[in-house]
Amino acid sequence: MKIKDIRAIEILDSRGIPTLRTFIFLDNGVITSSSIPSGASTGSHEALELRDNDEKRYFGKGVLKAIANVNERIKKLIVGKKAEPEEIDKLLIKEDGTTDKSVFGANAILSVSQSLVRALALAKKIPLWRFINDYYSFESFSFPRLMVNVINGGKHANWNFDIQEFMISPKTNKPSEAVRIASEIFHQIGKLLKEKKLSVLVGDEGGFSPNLSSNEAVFDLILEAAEKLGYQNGTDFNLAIDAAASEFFQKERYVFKKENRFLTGDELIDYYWRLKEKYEIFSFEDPFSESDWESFAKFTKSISPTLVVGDDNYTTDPKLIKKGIEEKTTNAVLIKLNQIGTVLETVEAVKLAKKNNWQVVISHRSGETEDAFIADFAYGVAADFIKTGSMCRSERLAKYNRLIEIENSL
Ligand code: 2PG
Ligand code: MG
Repeated sequence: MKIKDIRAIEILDSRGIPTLRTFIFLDNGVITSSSIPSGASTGSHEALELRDNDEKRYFGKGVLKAIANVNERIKKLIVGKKAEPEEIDKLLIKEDGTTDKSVFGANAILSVSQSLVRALALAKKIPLWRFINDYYSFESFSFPRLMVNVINGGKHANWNFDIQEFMISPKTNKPSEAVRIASEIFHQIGKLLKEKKLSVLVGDEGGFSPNLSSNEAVFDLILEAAEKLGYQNGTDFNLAIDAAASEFFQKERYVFKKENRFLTGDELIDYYWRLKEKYEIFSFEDPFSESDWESFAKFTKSISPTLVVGDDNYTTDPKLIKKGIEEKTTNAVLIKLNQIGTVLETVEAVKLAKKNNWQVVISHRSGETEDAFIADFAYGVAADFIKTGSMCRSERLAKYNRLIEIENSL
């Protein structure tokens, strides 16, 4: 089986910003494609998302350069080659030659990498998750628990809250059940907001973003909604956050604008501990800035087995994850394919975390497309969790619906 052709086109993501969709054609007639998401609260070590910076188009956000890289340079490299994802990823990494994939662009490379994996699954007439599981030799496959972002803050909602994501995680691995619980709580929150005459407009990831006075007020609202439905915090679901703290770290202080507080790392640890005790938070993602590994390690030591998830500090880079394992920086990792730029390196990151008994959370980006690749990926690698937004907006639901589809296909 050989690669016959590839072709990238410029499409728009869920924020209406350009991204790539890359089609791949195999010599046995298989044609498929994959689309690439884009982050807003990005880590500084993420692989480079190549944009045109041509202010005359899409305010500089066009991706025609990345598309030209696929349609010309990458095409020349891989057309006629065996359709072997691992070999192709290695070739692309080598030919790009940079650590941040800035020659071809990580968006260009990943679009080819993901499409090829999907093409192989189609060629073998097996589901994508099974191909991923077999091809990359994962011991098992299983459904992840969901982390559903019901209230959006930070950069994803014009800084209505300092904490970026307030999530609920239903305590079941059955996708259809988890989706039902999360959806009911989400809609009950909406009802309460209407009753309180507060806004029900949603942020980038589909969570509400009402005008509430503090982070605590958000948790109170979520718990009020859940209780109305008879769901118990800790029994039926857990609460989780992504603080995305790099975004509010200024001059060595963590700045809670809404509450007019300027905290040191130690003071922020105390703050999180109070949240944990009051609301039983079970997972803290990016509680500190990506540079503040010291506070991360202190917090992890004191609060484990509560999850401390590293996102911006690791950027799905096996080298940084290894450092985190050695320094006991966190006990879990967030995995985003476009932070590193190939399926192969993402698999390596997942395996490294699993081998060291870290929890693995597969994640979407705040700018998404209708591509549900991560749902199959999460199931195929037996990830512990998937976080892919709220219970509305099709670019988020595409992933949850795909998990339900897999559940019903077994
Ligand atoms: C995060 C992500 C996804 P973004 O911080 O975890 O929720 O946001 O894609 O903007 O980096
Ligand atoms: Mg994050």
